[in-house]
Amino acid sequence: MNDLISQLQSLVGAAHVLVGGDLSAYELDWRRRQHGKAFAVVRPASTAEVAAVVRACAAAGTPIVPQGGNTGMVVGSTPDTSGTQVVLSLQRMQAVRDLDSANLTVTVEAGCVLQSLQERAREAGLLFPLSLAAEGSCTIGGNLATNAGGTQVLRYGNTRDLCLGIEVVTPQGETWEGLSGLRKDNTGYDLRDLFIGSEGTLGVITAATLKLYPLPAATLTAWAAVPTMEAAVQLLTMARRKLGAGLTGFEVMGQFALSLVARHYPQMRVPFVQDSPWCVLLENADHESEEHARAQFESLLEAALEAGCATDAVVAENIAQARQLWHVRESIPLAQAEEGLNIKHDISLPISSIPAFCAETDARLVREIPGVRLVNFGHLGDGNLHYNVQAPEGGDAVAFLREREHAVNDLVHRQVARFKGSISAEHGVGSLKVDSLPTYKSAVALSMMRAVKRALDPANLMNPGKVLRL
Ligand code: FAD
Ligand code: 2HG
Ligand code: ZN
Repeated sequence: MNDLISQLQSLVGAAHVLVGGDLSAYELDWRRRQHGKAFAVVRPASTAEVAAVVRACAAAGTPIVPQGGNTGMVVGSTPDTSGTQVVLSLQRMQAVRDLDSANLTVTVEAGCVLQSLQERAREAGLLFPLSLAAEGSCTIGGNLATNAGGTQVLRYGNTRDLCLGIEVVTPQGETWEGLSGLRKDNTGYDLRDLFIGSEGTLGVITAATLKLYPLPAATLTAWAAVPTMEAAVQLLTMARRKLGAGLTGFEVMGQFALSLVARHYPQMRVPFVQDSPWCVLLENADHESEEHARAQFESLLEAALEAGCATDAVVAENIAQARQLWHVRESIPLAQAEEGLNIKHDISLPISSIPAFCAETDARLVREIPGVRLVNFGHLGDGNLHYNVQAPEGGDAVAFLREREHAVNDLVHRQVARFKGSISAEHGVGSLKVDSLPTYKSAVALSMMRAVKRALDPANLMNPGKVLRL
């Protein structure tokens, strides 16, 4: 084993092979659900170095856990507790290799932080639309490996829809240079799409060619109080009709989720939190002008108030106000973490079924766990709810998870299946849902997934124990 350490040191430099000391930034997941133990953390600086590291690990039979910003929600990017897995961090590979304004593409290395890419695109007068609260630290490689969603999916799609080509180091240490900027290419199986969403289990993504868009002339944000989840769905239908492709964001937030933001960040103003069981945040991006966008928004909100699907609404006056509203929404996961360990369900459902799903599932949880607190929010425009469960007020969160997590997951996942939904809309399977997947995925689909995994990674060295058990 020490041979491997010295080999890795000679490949990437001793300063970039971390062993011993405090490695919790790499070993502990963002939600603090599991503190793993790495054999070493290796930080290569180029695709060639990644390939050499993978070859050395493959020869030694040492498993690899690819890692970007370590902001994942399902314990997918950290090692297990065995002390035998190498964490391969892409954080030193941050270069923007090429930006082609005419082709509307950018080619970027996997460790590039999402926010840096958004800024780079904006400097070129263009938009990279992927947006999520972790954008200050998550990486493009991690976004691709989890097929991240975020707050602009209803207009621009998931990360998969934003990707035209990728570069991958295979589990054998070969490099596939698939950095195509083509929008059409029907030359056989889509290997790119196999790696997107594979959560580090099929290879290491080292770079990608991504789509850019023209910047809208104006982007406006509104916040509405809505009386029920049915009303929120009705407002979504109206917004789609009235704003068309201009509707770029539609987020729903339950009163308890917002009250956690108000509790943990008292300096933040949370509109309508006292008065309304639900709030909705809407975004309208317009290619004509700010006046046009505002007039559209005002007409939508007036119609919504008249129809009773909103009880109050405001349109942000300027960019600073819009940012504040987004900041409130994006602070929910952090406020929830401040409140204590919790159970997360990142689910998708047909939008039409969401009100009935919530009514039934809320009632069952409240009946079975007196005092349980439901932190319900998410990307309603995509049919994606973060249907999270927090221990009763003042309860011991560790004991709550130990005693209740399995039963709560079971109840919620069965309800999701009953309403024909998915148990993971955006965060993925990782290790937290690996044992639930076989119950909710068809046997045929699972067997094809295993066949793919065995074909590409026969030695099971790429992020073993995540997504699938072999
Ligand atoms: P990591 O956490 O490091 O890794 C995630 C997975 O990808 C792991 O399985 C890892 O092995 C694999 N991986 C990472 N890099 C590579 C690579 N280069 N090659 C191969 N495999 C790799 N997610 C959403 O979808 N939508 C949201 O709105 C959203 N909001 C969030 C808000 C907060 C506050 C936080 C903390 C997280 C949020 N997430 C969200 C989850 C997370 O940010 C995303 O999953 C993100 O895409 C992970 O990127 P990362 O670089 O941190 O990846
Ligand atoms: C979000 O939409 C993220 O903010 C995190 O996907 C969701 O904390 C969560 O459950
Ligand atoms: Zn989300």
